[in-house]
Amino acid sequence: MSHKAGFVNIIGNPNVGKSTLMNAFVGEKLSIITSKAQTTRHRILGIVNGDDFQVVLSDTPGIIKPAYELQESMMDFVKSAFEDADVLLYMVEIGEKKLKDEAFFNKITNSKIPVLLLLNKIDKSNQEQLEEQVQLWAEKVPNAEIFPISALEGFNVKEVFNRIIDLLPESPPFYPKDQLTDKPERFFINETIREKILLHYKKEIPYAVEVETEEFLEEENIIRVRSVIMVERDTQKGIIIGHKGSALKRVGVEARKDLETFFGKQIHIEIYVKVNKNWRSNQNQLKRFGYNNR
Ligand SMILES: Nc1nc2c(ncn2[C@@H]2O[C@H](COP(=O)(O)OP(=O)(O)OP(=O)(O)O)[C@@H](O)[C@H]2O)c(=O)[nH]1
Ligand SMILES: [Mg+2]
Repeated sequence: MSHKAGFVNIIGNPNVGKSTLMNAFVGEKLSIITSKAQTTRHRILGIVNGDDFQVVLSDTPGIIKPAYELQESMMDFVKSAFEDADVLLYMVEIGEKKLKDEAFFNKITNSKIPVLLLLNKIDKSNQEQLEEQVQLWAEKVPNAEIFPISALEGFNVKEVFNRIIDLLPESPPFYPKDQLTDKPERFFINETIREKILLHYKKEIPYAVEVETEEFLEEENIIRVRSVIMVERDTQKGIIIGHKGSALKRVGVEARKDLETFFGKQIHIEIYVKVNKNWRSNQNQLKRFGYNNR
């Protein structure tokens, strides 16, 4: 029996729905999703396995003009996603006009590999707007096949997946067939906590936060976790903790609920907050948090 496998990498502007789509394909919440830009900071693999195929999806950070070291390294993840792709999924959302980085855009329009342009969030548009947008993108990216989709509502997601399978090369699988992702358990704990911070704190707070899980102890009926939320300044520490610890408590309660669903086990979670001055611009710190792979 022939077998197909390959790398299918999702790229596009921040907040267009890349992570929503990857989770829809995989059927698990591997990537966190919020309405804020720059929710995803890493390249995260989501593997979909069938008897005769393995689709290795990559969710990537939204494309931005980097302003500090962390963002530079986020854009390195995007670059790496161009290098090993067998199929590129370029996602745009209804109403969007251009990619925030011209060099990346040129890479897409000059791509030698197949590009599927996914026009997302069509649940928010009408027929007239949809036709106008399809026309616009057909002119801008003539080498792409265009699929209007709704990642949130699942519209056309199956059709895109079938097209991906068509385009994949014949190859043995790259990962064991029971593997879902390349990231360790601790990563999902960090990300779930960060999602709650993106949801509940304003302005610069979520962007100044990094989460590190120092302890992950799996017992028969329970997983015991200790994580630290790192911020850049003392004032931010106070805001994260909140009045009598109420804000931090909410983060812990909500993260625990999600993680119990994700791991299918009871979770005991202890979270504390620490100041780590300017970690976003510090090469060594970034390396420690899994960013700087240069
Ligand atoms: N209406 C609608 N909203 C969507 C759709 N897909 C995603 N969203 C919403 O768009 C927002 C961003 O979704 P994400 O999946 O986090 O977007 P992303 O491209 O991964 O964002 P970054 O990681 O920040 O680059 C969330 O509020 C989603 O619920 C869709 O098809 N329709
Ligand atoms: Mg994302």
